[in-house]
Amino acid sequence: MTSPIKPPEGNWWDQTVNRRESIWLGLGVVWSLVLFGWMSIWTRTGDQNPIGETYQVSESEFREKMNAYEEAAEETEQGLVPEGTDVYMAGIRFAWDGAPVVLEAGTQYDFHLSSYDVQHGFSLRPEATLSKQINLQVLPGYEWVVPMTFDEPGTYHIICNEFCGEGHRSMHDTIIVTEEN
Ligand SMILES: [Cu+2]
Repeated sequence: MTSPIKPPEGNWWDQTVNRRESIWLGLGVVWSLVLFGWMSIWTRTGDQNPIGETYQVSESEFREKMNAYEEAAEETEQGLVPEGTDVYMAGIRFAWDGAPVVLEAGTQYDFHLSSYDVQHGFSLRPEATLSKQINLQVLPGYEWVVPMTFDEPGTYHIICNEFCGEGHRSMHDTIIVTEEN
């Protein structure tokens, strides 16, 4: 069987590379090295880096903390109103324990994030602009304390953005942010 693709004529494999092509290849290599170096600078100084502290915690320990938090919080129709500025939230296939929660704009809260089973993605998006989002990862065995302040009142959607099983698509809840008092 003959190939429908015709080979180019002459000894195409043994020709010198055009000078311009060499220059572009060189620029490409230099640029990739710059970006590679920049990555290291960025992880040290970038504003987009995750903040807060992470602690090791067992599932049962976190459940205990969650129970104490939920008991102290006030239950309303819209959701839990935390007693102080600590907010506990845990992913479990396929729901968010601790949500929905009612918070106040302009107050800095400490979010304690964890998971009871597998790795989940904690994606937070304001309803008015769903494309605006922050994405965090929650891991079983770890409690990540992330300071968070909501500038604007409104509904914020919590969506799992890490595929965690069959019911992953339904892993959704809300944070209601009310006007500053
Ligand atoms: Cu998921």
